[in-house]
Amino acid sequence: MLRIAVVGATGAVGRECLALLDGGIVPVEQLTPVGSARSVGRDLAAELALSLPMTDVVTLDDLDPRGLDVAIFSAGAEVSAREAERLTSAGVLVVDNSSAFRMRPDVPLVVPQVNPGALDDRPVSGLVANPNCSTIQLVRALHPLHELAGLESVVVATYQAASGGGVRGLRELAEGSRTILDEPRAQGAPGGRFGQPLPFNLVPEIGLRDDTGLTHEERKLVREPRKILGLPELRVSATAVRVPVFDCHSEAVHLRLREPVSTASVEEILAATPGLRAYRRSDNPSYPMPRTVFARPEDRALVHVGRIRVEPEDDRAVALWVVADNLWVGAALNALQIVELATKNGWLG
Ligand code: A2P
Ligand code: 11C
Repeated sequence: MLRIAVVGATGAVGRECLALLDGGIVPVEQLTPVGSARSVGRDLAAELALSLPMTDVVTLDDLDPRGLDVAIFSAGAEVSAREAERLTSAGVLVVDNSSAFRMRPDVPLVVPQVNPGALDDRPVSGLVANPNCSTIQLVRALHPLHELAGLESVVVATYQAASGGGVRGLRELAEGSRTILDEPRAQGAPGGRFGQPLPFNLVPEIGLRDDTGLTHEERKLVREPRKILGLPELRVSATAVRVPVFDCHSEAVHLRLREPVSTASVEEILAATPGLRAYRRSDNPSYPMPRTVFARPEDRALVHVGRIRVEPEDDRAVALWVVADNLWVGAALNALQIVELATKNGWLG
């Protein structure tokens, strides 16, 4: 039985953590939801109809690390960078959903279905990093193909949902969409959670751009798969785009393998991979879409791969369409599967 704090419990990812914990993914002795000062005293058990043993919302200042086994941080990189190590130095394992620690050599970056060995021992840093949402679904589709025929390079274009921008991002998409339905030619003004108006639009810039022209989101897509897959030389070219979809990130992935493959062999290995659903042309639906994936809890927990094809003129080139719930597979579920694996490995709780 674990004593768990969820930091950012009122946010888009935090709430999903609470729902998954309520569903029993790991046994909870006591849950402490943590938010900013404006949420203190909120009764999330009542608001979200949860039956977990839990307190009302507290701030980080009022969180006593001595009563905790694990803290899941989903309150953004600034909060993690400032507060996480206060907890780890008191012996708490921190599973961090932000980008604050991912590339640190003493912090394992873990997708349990891909690199579970990274959690064989408790990290001395007391930190485990949860990868970026768009990275997780990408590496879960790439990993079986790397095992099949060796991965050489990847080109990915993402279609990322508003929920990646948290509660505020979801609200801005809903409110802005209503405005435009009333006045279809309204332009909206730059700014807000996505930098540009998102409703009925496409925004090819997620996070700040660096000197090379890559955005922060694209840098994560380049660097994180290398660390998770243990392929430091892997070439990844990424374009990350925010789309006016509420939930589930989609990715058009083009990859090159070291050995030739057939469409049948790619379909077969993807279909045999736990946690992954492969769609064939004869299936109905014959490809995943954000709204169909989000519709059922069992689908929200899987990575969906469709439009599977080997290029007719290059039998080492494979194309895929990958859809997953960024709040579950890309964040809350992966974080809790890390906790589950650490518990199974005997060094937590
Ligand atoms: P709060 O709602 O109390 O401000 P999202 O990812 O949906 O944008 O949510 C961000 C989450 O991070 C919210 O739960 C928010 O809590 C939380 N948060 C923001 N700042 C802090 C802070 N200083 N301490 C703890 N939680 C914070
Ligand atoms: C988005 N991927 O969709 C981001 C959200 O590094 O964990 C998660 C940011 C991160 O905007």
